[in-house]
Amino acid sequence: MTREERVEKMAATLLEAEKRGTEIDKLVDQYPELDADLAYQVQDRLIEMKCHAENARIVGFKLGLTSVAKQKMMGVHEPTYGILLDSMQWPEEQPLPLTSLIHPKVEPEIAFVFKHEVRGPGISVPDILEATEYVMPALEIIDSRYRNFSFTLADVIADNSSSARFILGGAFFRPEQLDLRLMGMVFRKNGRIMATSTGAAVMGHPARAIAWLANKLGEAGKSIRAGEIVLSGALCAAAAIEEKDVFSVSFDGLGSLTAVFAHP
Ligand code: OOG
Ligand code: MG
Repeated sequence: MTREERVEKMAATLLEAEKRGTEIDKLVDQYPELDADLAYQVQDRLIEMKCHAENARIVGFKLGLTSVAKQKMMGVHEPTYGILLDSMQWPEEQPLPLTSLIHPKVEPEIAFVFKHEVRGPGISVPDILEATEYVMPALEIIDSRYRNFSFTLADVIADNSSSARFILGGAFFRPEQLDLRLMGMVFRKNGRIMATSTGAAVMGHPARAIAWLANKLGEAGKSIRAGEIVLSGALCAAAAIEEKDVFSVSFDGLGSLTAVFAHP
């Protein structure tokens, strides 16, 4: 098989798993040559296929594994990114059905929306803050296509960093109105506190994760474009979701956001 044929096969396997809602074995078991670079090619092809299948368009990016809490939880110690499509966005008010998902989890994040393009290399925290139109609370619903939510770095990259859905909050703030580093966060499941954290849990400053993305994209001649959304990565461990659960995140100065999951 040529490299292109393998990329095609891996992307099709992941898309099929998502469509059917069934777990698959890690791709590295069958393709030991899968490394991070090849995995980003698989991710790109998977996104092309999804855009075509769902008549969807790209609206931004998500960071993965940008906090120590998440890296420990998943046993992967480097950040990754994935691509967000409009078909993944869910409105806050509407109960989200779990029926098409495999083993979904939810995690609190900070969303950045860009007023102008950011292109690496050499991007740092002040560049990100200057280019950001506003920040808002976000909840990401992740759903690894791999058995038992277990994967290597390359596997999770190929799987678009486990992305499934995302919900954005109604409060918009300019980044200079907040101290994103010291901004406290409370994450609740059915009213009970699951975790507390601060912005600094994400690489010391959430904008540092976004700068990492801009620099990583820059290596491939890509950029974050005006109007795009970028999710920072979770500030704490993800929580498994069951039907009828209600999760919320509150940020100091940035308001809160609730995710309601549908009845069976
Ligand atoms: C990988 C995606 C991680 C985050 O916010 O850290 C992620 C996973 O844990 O399945 O989205
Ligand atoms: Mg996430």
